[in-house]
Amino acid sequence: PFLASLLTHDTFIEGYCWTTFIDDTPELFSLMKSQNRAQKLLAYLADLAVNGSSIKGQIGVPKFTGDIVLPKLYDENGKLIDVTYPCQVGWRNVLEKEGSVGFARAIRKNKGALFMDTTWRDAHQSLLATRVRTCDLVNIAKHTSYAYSNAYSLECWGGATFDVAMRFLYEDPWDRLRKLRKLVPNIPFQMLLRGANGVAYSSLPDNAIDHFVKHAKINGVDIFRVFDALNDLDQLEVGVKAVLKAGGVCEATVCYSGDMLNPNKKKYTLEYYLKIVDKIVAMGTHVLGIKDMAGVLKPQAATLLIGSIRKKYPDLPIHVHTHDSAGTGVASMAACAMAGADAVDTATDSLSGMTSQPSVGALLASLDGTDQDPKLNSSHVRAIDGYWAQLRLLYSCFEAGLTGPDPEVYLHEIPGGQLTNLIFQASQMGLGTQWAETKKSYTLANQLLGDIVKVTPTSKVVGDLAQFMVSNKLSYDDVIEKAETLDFPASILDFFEGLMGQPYGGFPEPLRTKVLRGQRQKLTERPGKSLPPVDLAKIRAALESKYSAVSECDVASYNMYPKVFSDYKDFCDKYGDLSVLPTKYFLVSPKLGEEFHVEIEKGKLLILKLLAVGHISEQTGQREVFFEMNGESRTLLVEDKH
Ligand code: 3PY
Ligand code: ZN
Repeated sequence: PFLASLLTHDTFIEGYCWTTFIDDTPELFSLMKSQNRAQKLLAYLADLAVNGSSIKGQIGVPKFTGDIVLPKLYDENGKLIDVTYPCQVGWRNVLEKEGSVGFARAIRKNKGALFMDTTWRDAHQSLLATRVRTCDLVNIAKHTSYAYSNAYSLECWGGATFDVAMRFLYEDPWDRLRKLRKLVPNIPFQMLLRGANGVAYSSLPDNAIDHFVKHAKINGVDIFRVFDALNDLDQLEVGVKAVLKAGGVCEATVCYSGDMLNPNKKKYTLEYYLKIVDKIVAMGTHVLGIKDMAGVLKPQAATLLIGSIRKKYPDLPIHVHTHDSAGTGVASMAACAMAGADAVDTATDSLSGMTSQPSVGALLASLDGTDQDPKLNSSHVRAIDGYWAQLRLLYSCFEAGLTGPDPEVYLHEIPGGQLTNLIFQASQMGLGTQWAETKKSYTLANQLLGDIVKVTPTSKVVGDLAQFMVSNKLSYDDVIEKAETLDFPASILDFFEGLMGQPYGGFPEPLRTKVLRGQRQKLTERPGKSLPPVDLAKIRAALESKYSAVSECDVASYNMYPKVFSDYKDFCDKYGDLSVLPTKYFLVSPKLGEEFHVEIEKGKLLILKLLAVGHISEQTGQREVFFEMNGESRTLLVEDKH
């Protein structure tokens, strides 16, 4: 490419070439860099043309591949709002001026319930397998800064997005955060942190959590919702301390499980929750989070729980999260607002409902005329949804095939995100009846494990045991009787060892002993206590020996997901930065002869056309793929993996 840059440079062509021409003409190198990028991009497109999409979980093609239309927002005088620059008005200004404590105080003092919009994180995690790409968030970001300017926060990071960004989207999650931050300076950004697990699935050394949170804060996260999947307060505290140290707003969270209204369910009672709240408050959290990850907090229970906490802690800001799996999310969030919650979670209408959060439009209507009005401009919110309606169809190849609310969630308590995954897996295997069986087994598996709180990563333990029971045709009694001889999935051994923390009420015995068979230890304290700290400098040095321009964010990514990070870097080496490629061409190859444009960097536009895909070579198993790029033809050889 360098030679090509040189030979095609105007000065060189015109013959005015001097001995230091190469040194004096740095654009040759940037030209080389962009040609290199273009070549890598073509390699991806050629592979897509021959082998189809490699994005795991993609079924078929998007339902909509037209041009995405951006919304127009008008002010109260009917004048078009200029979104060249983002909105500057919002709760983040309060945070910047008053700090975390002042922000929490102002939120509590605010009249009315505020909304957190989950569209950029939990909504697509719960409906579209977390597959929404950065470019599609970036395109709507400035509009969102206006439409949601009075929102409590935008949830845009953490949870599964971190892993999926690298693993399936070949994107750097940190880059997403920084890009969005620039475009939305006015609304607090919120992330989901799995306590001592960070954004991974098991405990990390404490200093890795501190390091991760510090850089999340530096790169743009304001509010950290911290939870532990077993409500293990020692595990939770690791995340809380990290957030407080980093100067973030801490939203330490209690996970809601069971049914407080049912007198026969004696484990997760109002007293249980109030005791946890006391301890969370004592940790010094700025905001209390209530996380109803399965959507089992019925409206009456919501009134009782929020009302009781409000009575005990009149000054404590409360933020409630739910999923609409049973269809009661709107009613429950309205009940929370009326009982004294300061913020509740909603998602844009087109990405709401069922396993996602309740619809923003429905909740706005439900609170209309009450003193809980969240003061969002509903016509702006509707306009933004017009964008997401198109995106839902663009990402339709990641739909799980949900057909309606599932009131059985009150029995099986499967968290929203996992419910979608399990339905997807069952439908992929064509297992209509097996799905009903999986749900039943999930309930039994939960009982076998001691009726635990179920959310990432403990929900996976219950799901794995349920699937293990279905595929091996094991009843509840079979598991207990044959436990010493069964070859359990690793997650079950990890759980019983104590690698996910200590469950409330202890581990079920004798099952724990039978499953571990003396081959694993029985931890009685949080695992991080006995993990040696990570040597951050050593990791950085090791990464620097392999990759160029290593950052502290890379070190943090590596700590969370060593293999996923390395695979992602190898992928980038081969195909470059694909974030520039519009989603429709990321997922599906263009039609032959269709012209399309990709801006690989500011001002560097590639005009591309796929011309033909050649026959497979008997000798090499490869095909030639012909492109036109900015008027010149290019040919690439691609291995046919079919
Ligand atoms: C996550 O941990 O990713 C969750 O969304 C849990 O609810
Ligand atoms: Zn959730």
